[in-house]
Amino acid sequence: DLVAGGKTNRNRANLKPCPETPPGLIGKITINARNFTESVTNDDSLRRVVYGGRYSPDDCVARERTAIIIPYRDREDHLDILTRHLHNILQRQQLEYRIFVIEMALPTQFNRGLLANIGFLFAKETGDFSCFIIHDVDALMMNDKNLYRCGSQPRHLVTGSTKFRTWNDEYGLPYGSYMSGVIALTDSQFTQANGFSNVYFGWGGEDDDFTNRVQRANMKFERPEKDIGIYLAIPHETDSTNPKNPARFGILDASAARQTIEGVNSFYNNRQKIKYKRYAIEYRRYYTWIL
Ligand code: UDH
Ligand code: NGS
Repeated sequence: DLVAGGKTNRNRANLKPCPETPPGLIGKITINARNFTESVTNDDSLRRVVYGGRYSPDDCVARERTAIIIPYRDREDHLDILTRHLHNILQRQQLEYRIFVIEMALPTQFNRGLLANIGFLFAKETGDFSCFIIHDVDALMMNDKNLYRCGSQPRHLVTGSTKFRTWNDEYGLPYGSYMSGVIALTDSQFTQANGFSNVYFGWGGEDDDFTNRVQRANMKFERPEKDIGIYLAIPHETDSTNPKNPARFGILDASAARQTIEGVNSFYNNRQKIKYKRYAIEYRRYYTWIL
């Protein structure tokens, strides 16, 4: 299991659970605006990552086994920044975790919801995760007390982002029910909502649709405290294969009728389960990559 990241802890049975509050946290992090690296970088944390982007603490048993799922295409610079950032911080948070990058093959238009669903299914096949985090590639957490754990309700880990800066708030949100960027759900929460809709090709709407799904499944998103869930959004231009989807408002209007038939469990034509083709998988140095 060398490639897939073996190296299990010796004498695990004798280890105690990690403390509820990880001892090494700093709080608000300063991120260098030129190269987007954290001021408190720790090269050791990168050396401790097992191929495929895996880690588990040596000296205690993590309270959460977190799968980080990044819907992705053609943002190599962001991916490099984010994965280093996460390894550094998630180790301070004493999590057992693994980073999955789910890339959509060309020439199909980008579809963030579909990639999130595939990532969820793939992660479940791969390991015994207690928490699934759908993570934008351009979102850098700015407070390491923002623990990448799940809760009794689905969690929106973003309380504000530099992307939504206003005249009186450096870290804003565009509207109250906005729920994008970084979210954390357990297997059962994600499954109850039937995951994301798969039919939003191009930019916009899939996140609002997911908010509705969560509500219809009688759950609601919770956020951490305002000063904890702050993010730096790496600025970028519009992606050429992710144009605004002009049909998104109509699709969103019909969202309720589709919830039980298409999502992470999708049944079309004679209740055949939805299919996708996996072209490639690589256990890269800092993450597992699936095309
Ligand atoms: N994503 C990719 N590649 C793409 C499109 C999207 O990796 O080509 C992923 C990535 O994880 C990203 C997420 O999908 O963080 C959300 O897409 P986005 O970052 O494009 O969404 P956002 O709302 O940007 O941030 C919309 C374009 C804004 C252009 C502003 C020009 N100044
Ligand atoms: C809404 C979009 C969401 C999007 C949000 C923030 O209008 O998908 O804006 O966009 N919903 C629809 O289009 C139905 S942002 O300011 O990040 O570009 O996430």
